[in-house]
Amino acid sequence: MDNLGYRFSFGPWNISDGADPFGPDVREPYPHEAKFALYKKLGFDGVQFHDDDVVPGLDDLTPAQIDAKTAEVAATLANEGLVPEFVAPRMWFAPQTIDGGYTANSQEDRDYAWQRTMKCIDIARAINCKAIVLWLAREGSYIRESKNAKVAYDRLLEAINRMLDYDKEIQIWIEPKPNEPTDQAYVPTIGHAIALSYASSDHARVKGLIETAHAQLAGLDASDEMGFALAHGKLGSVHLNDQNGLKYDQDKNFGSANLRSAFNQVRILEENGYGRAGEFVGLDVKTMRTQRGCPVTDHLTNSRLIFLHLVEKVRTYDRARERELIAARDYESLELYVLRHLMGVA
Ligand code: XLS
Ligand code: MG
Repeated sequence: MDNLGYRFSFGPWNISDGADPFGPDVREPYPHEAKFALYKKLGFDGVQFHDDDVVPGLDDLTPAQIDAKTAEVAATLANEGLVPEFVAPRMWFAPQTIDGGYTANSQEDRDYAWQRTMKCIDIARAINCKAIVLWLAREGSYIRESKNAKVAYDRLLEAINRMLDYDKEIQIWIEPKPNEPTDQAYVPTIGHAIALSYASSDHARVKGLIETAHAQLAGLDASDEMGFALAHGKLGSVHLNDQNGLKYDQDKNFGSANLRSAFNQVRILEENGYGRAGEFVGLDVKTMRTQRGCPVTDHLTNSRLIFLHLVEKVRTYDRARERELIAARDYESLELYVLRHLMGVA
């Protein structure tokens, strides 16, 4: 299906072999490098990266080895006609990040976090990517008494300012999430992210990335969260997916748990010209463990398709009727119209 003016992205981690905390892989491993050749065929133009998706094992490599690997990935992207959307420092695997990165209690661990961040920015620049995503995985606490939230927020702001200073062109997109893997994460909502942005030394370069499921885990409406970021000109990207209630982070297919909420997310993006300045529609979806095959990609193409169908639903939404019902304050009829429109009832 035609892209309807949008560009789509996903990260290589979205094609997985099926392991979860309760069991091992259920599919043959699909080579990381082979994933790049899939993007265009599936209707995607953008690649979301963690720093070690670009340079696997980067903590153990020399600067020259890192340079060689980034050059290779840059060439692959160029050959495949793909755009790197962002690079995110993976600050949650290494032993130094067990208690967080920028907010770790140990100075040595915080030093590691900064070294790793500089490497991540260098990698991004080397593949011609100007956005760094901060998903602040372990920046939070398992028990509140283990950290001081005021100190932690000071440290986060300091890290952001250092990044802005280290590279005068990069943008930082903060991806809020309220919990998992920590019990309580710092920067749980887009409001927190945007407050940090305004407090930073160059707020025009600090934006947010909103993931549907993360907003829902915070008990918030994802489309309103997007509206908040858009109102501040600070929606760097989105990670569309879905979530069935307050559970672990499910990364279900876009629209699969709440189609009406998905419609409202597409509506706010479409009505505010999201994507016209080159922003990507990012998907962060996980296939079901039951799915057979290798590689499994239906969850990606299906989520993209649902997005596009919803764009059509937004474009065919009867605006005159909407205005009339709003003017009459007849929200009962407006709701019925929305539901019938989504169901395809004339
Ligand atoms: C995890 C996040 C992660 C980020 C990228 O919950 O969604 O996948 O998007 O680090
Ligand atoms: Mg995400």
